[in-house]
Amino acid sequence: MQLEKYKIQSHNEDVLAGHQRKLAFTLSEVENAESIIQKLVDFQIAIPSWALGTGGTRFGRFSGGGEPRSLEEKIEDVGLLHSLNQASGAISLHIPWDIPQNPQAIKVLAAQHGLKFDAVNSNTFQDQPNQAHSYKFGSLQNVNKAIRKQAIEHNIEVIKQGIELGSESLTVWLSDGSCFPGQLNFRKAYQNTLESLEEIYAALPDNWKLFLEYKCAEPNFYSTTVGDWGQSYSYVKKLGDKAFTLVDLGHHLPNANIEQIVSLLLMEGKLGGFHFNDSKYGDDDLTAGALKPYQLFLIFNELVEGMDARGMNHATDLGWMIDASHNVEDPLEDLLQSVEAIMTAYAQALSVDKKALEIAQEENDVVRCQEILQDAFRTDVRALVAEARLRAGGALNPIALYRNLKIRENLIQERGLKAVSTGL
Ligand code: LRH
Ligand code: MN
Repeated sequence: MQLEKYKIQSHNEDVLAGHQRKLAFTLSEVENAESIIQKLVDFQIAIPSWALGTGGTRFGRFSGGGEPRSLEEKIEDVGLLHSLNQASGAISLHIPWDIPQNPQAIKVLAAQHGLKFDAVNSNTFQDQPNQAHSYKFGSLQNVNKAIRKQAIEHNIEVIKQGIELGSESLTVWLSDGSCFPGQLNFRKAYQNTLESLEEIYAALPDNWKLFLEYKCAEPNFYSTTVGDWGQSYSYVKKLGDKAFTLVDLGHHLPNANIEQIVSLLLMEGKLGGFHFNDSKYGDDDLTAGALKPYQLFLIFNELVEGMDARGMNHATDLGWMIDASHNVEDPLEDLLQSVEAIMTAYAQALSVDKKALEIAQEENDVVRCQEILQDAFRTDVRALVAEARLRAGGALNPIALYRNLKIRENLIQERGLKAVSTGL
């Protein structure tokens, strides 16, 4: 389903006056508003191909209908998101959930929707039909060399598929670990995993990156072999300059200081990118910014500070991706909300008075430091995010337009209520 430009323009005309009033006030409030708007226009967030349908838990799955039934329909749905917010210009595929039967045709279709292919994701956490060996006791860590070999070959195959699509990075998340003390020799598991990753790393084209995603628990509940930022860092440091750590916000132990982890990985030049989402308890994969918007702001505050300190390009030097699962919300509305929350946190971080903060930090003026940060967090930058969309040809209010056009109803009409999308 392609969204005609004129429908976006007429929506914008209807709400333009209100937007311009808010924008005028925000421009008077935020000193570097113009440069913030430009940075927002350039900032693109990749949409996960596995989050376009209804997720579920072991207790149940309640489909909302109209889900994409193929990779082609997934690209159409991401294209729709991108035409609404002009900030979702890439899709991240998960293999084998989304194997492109005809990569060239898929590449052309994506280009027609203004989409690039971000990181491709391997999957050695599920057994595929007619797979020779099971990953029940892990993949790259497995005590059985033949199973490690199978997992290595899968990752190399995923790189090949990514190259055909124009992707330039591989994300490796390993569910490997153990459920009980004594089940696993940690030293051997680490060594097997490192040697296996070295073989995958050796298959990377020169311009590619490998993102190693860590996670504290699930599906293993005693140990995870890439269980935290430190373990991931120790692997990627040994692998080489093309290997980086990927931070999924939901993969931390309770109360972890994620913004400090981000600051350190950036300083070490080993931060590769993000899987944005939010959570209250475990890896809940909820809408970004829905539970802890201040933490999301603090993470972007460290990102802006750390990337500027290294002269990095905000839009292109890190992998910006969402990783969410939708149990009760319309997947497309949920993703629109996540992009909005991420753009808002980025804009707020860009509005921080960095000079004043530096002076206050040098003077150990703790209250002043907090006031400067909280002033930025409490600044309503939504008009700047909307203005960036408007200038890029998007809708001033994407969710309102999505609903006014009854897009979900049309998708259900076209695809039916029972359509099930591959993914989580
Ligand atoms: C693991 C994870 C990983 C993906 C999967 C879909 O929890 O975050 O990034 O492979 O979700
Ligand atoms: Mn993830």
